[in-house]
Amino acid sequence: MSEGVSTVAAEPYAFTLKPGAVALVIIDMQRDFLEPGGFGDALGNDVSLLRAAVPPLIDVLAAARAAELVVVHTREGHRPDLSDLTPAKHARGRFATKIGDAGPMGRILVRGEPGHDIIPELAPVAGEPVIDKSGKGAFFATDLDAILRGRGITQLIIAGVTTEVCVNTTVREANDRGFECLVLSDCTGSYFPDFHEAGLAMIKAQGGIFGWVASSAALLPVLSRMAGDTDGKA
Ligand code: TIU
Repeated sequence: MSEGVSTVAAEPYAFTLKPGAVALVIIDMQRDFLEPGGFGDALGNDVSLLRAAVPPLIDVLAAARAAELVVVHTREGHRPDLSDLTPAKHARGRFATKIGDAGPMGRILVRGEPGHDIIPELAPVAGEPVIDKSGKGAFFATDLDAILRGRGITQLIIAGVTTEVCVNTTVREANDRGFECLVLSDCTGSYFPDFHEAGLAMIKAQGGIFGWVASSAALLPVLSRMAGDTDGKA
């Protein structure tokens, strides 16, 4: 691929994808966060606010698969016996419905329950690693770092929910581990629109202190050129 064709218009400045070294990491696009009756709802949130990220992310996922990027999905959740749930996380918020309690999509934020599943529109396919995590950051107590390094990945395109919680925590963890992160502004979302904006601003400020921010519209043509190269058609 010639120089320049893999460059994405981004903030604070352009981000050049390195073919073969890029992974798409989709954070926690689970029914528990996006549908009524799940964990996000139990925390008192309007879960419909996250839906806007789904259509653009469907397109990015398809384009990433066509370009043969490594695609990684994460899920936040806990073992059925809750042995990996810290007392601090369990108690936080003093809500009536807590992690592990029964809800309309099964037990809240518990692995194997319907609510823990990734929404069907973004379901993983064979060969795409799914990282189960008990914390907000995708590197905490997981094998994500080993999986990425084993595939020669140095750059992460990050999407998912929520912008200021699991997305930001994961970007900060990734940045400290030496990964370059490009966060997709329209493929992330928050229950708090102003936190979404602030979460993105914090990433790209100070010369990209944690990473870059771009729209899916800026990324998609680049992925499609990469797919063309993969097919030998470019
Ligand atoms: N509550 C909230 O905004 N988020 C989470 O609890 N987890 C994720 O962000 N995935």
